[in-house]
Parts: sequence; C-alpha cells; structure tokens
Amino acid sequence: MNRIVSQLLHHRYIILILLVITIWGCQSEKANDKKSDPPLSTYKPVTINVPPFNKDSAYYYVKHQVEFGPRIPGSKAHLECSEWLAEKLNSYGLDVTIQKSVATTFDKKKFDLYNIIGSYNPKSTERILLCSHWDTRPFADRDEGENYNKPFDGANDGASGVGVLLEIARQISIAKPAIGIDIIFFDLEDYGNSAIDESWCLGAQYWAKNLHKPGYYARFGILLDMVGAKGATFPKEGTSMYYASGIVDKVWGIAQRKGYGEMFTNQTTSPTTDDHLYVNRDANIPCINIVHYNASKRDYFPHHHRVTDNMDNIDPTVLDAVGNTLLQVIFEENAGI
Ligand code: AHN
Ligand code: ZN
Repeated sequence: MNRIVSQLLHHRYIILILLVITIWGCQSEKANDKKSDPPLSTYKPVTINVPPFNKDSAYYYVKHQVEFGPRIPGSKAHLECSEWLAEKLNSYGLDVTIQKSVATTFDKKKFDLYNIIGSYNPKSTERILLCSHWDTRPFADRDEGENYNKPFDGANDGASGVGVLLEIARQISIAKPAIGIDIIFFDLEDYGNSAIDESWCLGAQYWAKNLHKPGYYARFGILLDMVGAKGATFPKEGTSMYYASGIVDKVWGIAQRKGYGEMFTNQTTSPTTDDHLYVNRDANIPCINIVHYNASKRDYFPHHHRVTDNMDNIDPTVLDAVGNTLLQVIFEENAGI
C-alpha cells in the first residue's frame, strides 16, 4: 500500500516537473519570438540621399583662383587667394583655422606658409579628411625654350582639387550630414626639387607633425591632385595602395558603380610622393590620392609644370566625376555611423 502511494506521489512529481518544463519552454519560445528578425518582406531598402555635385559651381571656383594670378608663395596673389579660401569655407559654416608657419624651401628661401582648414561638425568624433594643395609651383620647369621656368596658372595643378572641395563644402552645408568632415588646403606642396628628398609637400609635412587639434583623427583621408583636366585617368596610386588599399578599393568601387570607370581605372602605379604620404606616415591617418596619371607613359597629366596648365584644359565633366564620387563616399559613410 505504502509503495503504491509513494509511486503515485512520484508520478505526480514527474508530471509537475514536466508541466513546469513545458510552460517554461513555451515562454522562452515566446521570448525568442520577440527577439527574432521580422519577415524579409517588411524590410525597406536603405535609401541614401546624396546631393548632386554642381560642376559649374566647381568650375567657377577653379577659375576664380586662377584669376588671382599664380598662387606662388610670397606673392600678392598667394596672400589674397588664402584670404578668399578662408572666407569661402567660413561662408559655408565651417570652422576655419589658418595654420601659419615659415617654411624653408630646397633653394634656402623662406616663405610664410598657410594651411587653410575648414571643419564641418567639429564636435563629431567620426570624421573624414579631404585635402588638396592650393599653392602654385613658381616655375614651369617641364617646358623648354622661352617658357622654361616661367610662372603658370596652375588651373589643374592646384586649383582643380580646391575647386572640387569648395563645392563639396557648399553641398554639405546644405545637406548637413551628421558625420564630421575636415577640408584642408595644404600650402607649399609644389615648391619641390625631384632630386631632393622631402622638398615637396612642406605644408602637409608641417600639418602632419603639428595637427591643428591635439589628437586629431579621421577614419580616412582623400587627397585630390590634378582632378580637372580633359581626358583624366586616375589609376590606383602606389603610396595609396601601400598605406590604404581598402580605401582605394572602396572609392574606386563607388566611382565605377557611378559610371566613371573610364577615369577610375584598375591599373596600379608605382608609389609617388604627394601630400598623402605625410598624412599616412606622420599623422597615421590612412589617406589615398586621386591624381591624374598616365599609367603607360608613367607621367602626370600632359601639361604638368608647363605654362599650358591653364583654364583651356579644364573639363567640368572631370570635376563632376570626382565630386560626385566624393559625395557618394561621404554620404555612404554618413549612413553607416
Ligand atoms: C613629385 O614630383 C616627386 N611629386 C610631386 C607631385 C605633385 C607635383 N603633384 C602636383 N605637383
Ligand atoms: Zn605640381
């Protein structure tokens, strides 16, 4: 009798335990239900609004710089243009810092150096750096005969990258992305001598060792150099590939998706010295260079350091390809923060 009772009790325990487990199981299933993903049909595709680049506006900014005259360090045109650039960035609501120093060039001359920096959303810790040099080389030393060593306009070599970035500044001031963006116009990039190491990019060298804000960092940087001439090609440049191949592939992928594959080619070229080298090496910010280079001729654009680097060779459709690519990069990055 006792045995039967105890067996019954035993059974009751087992039933109770099973009941508890079942209820608990159902509840945790419910909890799981809540956590699980919604059905695929409810997903909306992510649409990123990217403002359109205005190539005429960019062209005008290039032309306006050229109209100051060659922006040769120490000249009136150089000083006047620096004031105009700072004023333009300020007019688009960017925080402007003018980093001033004295640079000694390879020929032992001293010049006032002005790096002009515009910070959009200065408080954001997620930042993109965009840069270009704004000075003009004082001598057309790739010309022969009467034009050798004459000053030149630097419409492509100098003004084009700055023109694209001023239009980017205008567009972000309208569209107001949440990400932070710094636009830096480096001075004294072009007063170099190819036989002398480190004689180029004096403004970028100074900035990389004296950041305008202590501890400044950006996710990545993009340098523009000679981005406005007819027939431009932008192969993947060696220094950019060495330090930041992931950024090169991201930017070239975006350019190709937007239909600019004829310009943004998949050729890779040997490493070159330009402002981005110092941003990478000394400031430790991965930075790429979009630079007009002819991979088969192993040379820059045809009018490089010649008096023919003037407005006649500036093609708004090239400025447009570079500008629209940059805006797509910025707004895709912004959507991911
Ligand atoms: C050299 O010629 C070694 N580097 C300078 C790159 C450059 C000049 N970009 C514009 N002008
Ligand atoms: Zn140059």
